[in-house]
Amino acid sequence: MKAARATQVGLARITTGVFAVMASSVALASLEPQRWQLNMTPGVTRTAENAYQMHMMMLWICVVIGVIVFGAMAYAMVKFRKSKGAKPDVDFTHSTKLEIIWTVVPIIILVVMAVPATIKVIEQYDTKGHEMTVKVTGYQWMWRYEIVGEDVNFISRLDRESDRIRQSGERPTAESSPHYLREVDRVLVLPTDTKIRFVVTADDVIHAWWVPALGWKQDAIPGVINEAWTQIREPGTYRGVCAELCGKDHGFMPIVVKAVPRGEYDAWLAAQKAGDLVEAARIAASTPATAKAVGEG
Ligand SMILES: [Cu+2]
Repeated sequence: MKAARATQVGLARITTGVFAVMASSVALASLEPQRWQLNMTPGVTRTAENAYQMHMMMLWICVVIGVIVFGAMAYAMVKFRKSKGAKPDVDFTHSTKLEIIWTVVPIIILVVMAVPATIKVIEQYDTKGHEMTVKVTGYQWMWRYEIVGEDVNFISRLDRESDRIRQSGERPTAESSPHYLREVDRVLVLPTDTKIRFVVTADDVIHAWWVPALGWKQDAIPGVINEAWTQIREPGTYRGVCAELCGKDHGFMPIVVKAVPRGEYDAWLAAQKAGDLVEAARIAASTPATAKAVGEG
């Protein structure tokens, strides 16, 4: 009795813990990675939402298949065990009917998954109707951003404070330096609700431009121009990193995208063009009026 109760209490604790983790990952659907975050970020763009939906669909299909397969296996092992007097059917060789079923059913499942996945991938690469273009160039170890046709072109690299800490041997904590190695000196400011085309390349070795909240990652390859697009829904600060091992300082070339409403973007663009870096930095650092508390960890 006692042992049974202890098991019950233990199970209850585990269940509570699992639900707590699930609840926290739902409640903290912010875009910075969370401790114990088990799921991918839903993101702030259509591409991110598509990826998230496909991921959830595939996950649940796998869960159902797993439950059926392992359930049948466990049932057979328990129900037909030797100690219960089960005897193997020595004459049985195969069942054509069963073999057809377990070939056709997976094919149907794969087609059911492939159709929406293909539609979403095609959409992800369709840059038609874009309203502006940003050229991204990867270097060892920084990024260059060019707002094409606007005469705005600048280098964005690891912020001085992160660089100082990393070279000083200090041990930063989440409290003392919340954005250690994830902050840049010059932020890429982009307008929300605008279809933005990206052309991504590199000037030395292969890098990859990746901001999880936007829902895609694009290789930056010397001599090759890759395309991508985004349309950010929520104003906020979205952080990313170089996602292709590109040399000794690969870990020190973060990406920061600040999405702001059109008016603020226009002001930033004007300040950039006028060479007023103080004003541009002020806009990049300000909290957009409509910003939600997302993207900040
Ligand atoms: Cu890189």
